[in-house]
Amino acid sequence: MPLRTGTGGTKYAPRKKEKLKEPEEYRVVLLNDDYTTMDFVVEVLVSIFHKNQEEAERIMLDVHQKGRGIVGQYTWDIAQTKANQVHDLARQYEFPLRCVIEPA
Ligand code: TYC
Repeated sequence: MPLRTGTGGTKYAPRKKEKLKEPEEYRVVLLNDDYTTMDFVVEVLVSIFHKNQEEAERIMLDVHQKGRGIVGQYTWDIAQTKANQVHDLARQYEFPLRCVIEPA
């Protein structure tokens, strides 16, 4: 890369290439399992992700049939907090329910 000329003719190297930014948003993806009850999953979707009953049932059935499904898209901190809340509540009720976070 050619050197740039500054004021007074000083030569200096070009500025370092801008660092690529991390994605701003992350998806919380709910995973299916054979043991968590459908009612509990719906309850999680209503209480943690603020879905209405109808939407929660639709997402739950979609995950049940397809193995996984997007629940929502958030900043990293919020996605992380929601995933922790899911895992804490599931542990409390002794269900193996899991979710993962993916860059959007
Ligand atoms: N597959 C579970 C059952 O048949 C229900 C379920 C749905 C579990 C979605 C997890 O993310 C899930 N009881």
